[in-house]
Amino acid sequence: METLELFESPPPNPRQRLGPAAMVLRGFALPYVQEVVPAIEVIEAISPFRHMETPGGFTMSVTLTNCGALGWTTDRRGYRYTAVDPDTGEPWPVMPEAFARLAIQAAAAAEFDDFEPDACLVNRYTPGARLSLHQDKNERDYGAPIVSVSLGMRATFLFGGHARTDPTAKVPLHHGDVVVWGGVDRLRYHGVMPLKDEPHALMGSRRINLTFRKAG
Ligand code: MD6
Ligand code: FE
Repeated sequence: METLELFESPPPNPRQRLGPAAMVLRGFALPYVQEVVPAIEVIEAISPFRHMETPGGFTMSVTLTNCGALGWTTDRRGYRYTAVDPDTGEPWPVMPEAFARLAIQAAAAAEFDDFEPDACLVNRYTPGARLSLHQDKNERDYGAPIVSVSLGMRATFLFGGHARTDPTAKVPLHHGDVVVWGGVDRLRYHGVMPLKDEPHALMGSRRINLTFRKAG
């Protein structure tokens, strides 16, 4: 009886504010997991996860793929969005309907109405993988928010300010959490600390991050 009540009560802090137009939606993606995880397998069968090289000549520790009309890529020439997967020469896989629904609903829950994502970057982290502090600046206009969905192993998300040297908040992100940032917070620096190896019950020793954007 007591267990059931605990299970049914909402999480203690479902919305955590990170800024005037930035928040964490705890567990928001959990109802979508059953549809989203198999859809990732379909995507990677068409456009496999791969390491990419940064303009500075470093190989990224995360492996990535994309779905949607546009996909985020990087090589020695720079960061950009492309309609075609450079590895396969084919368009990126179509964005699954459940992905779009999740992104649009999460944006709305964070008070961004009418989000129309055309790009979904899928990052795969294994233990030790990280993402250094950066701004998302390759999108055509900054009017739309960024919606970032965490699945699998937990990670520590770094959310900074508008200068690289500004202090960063350390935000633990668990399976099912969604971070949304836009408006005055759209260009804030962010990153992910190196992952510890704490295997997740469903996903094992990996973390998947889905980043939805309106890029074009
Ligand atoms: C994450 N990714 O993987 C967040 N931004 O948890 C990003 O913030 C990101 O992977 C711009 C370009 C590539 C990325
Ligand atoms: Fe980013």
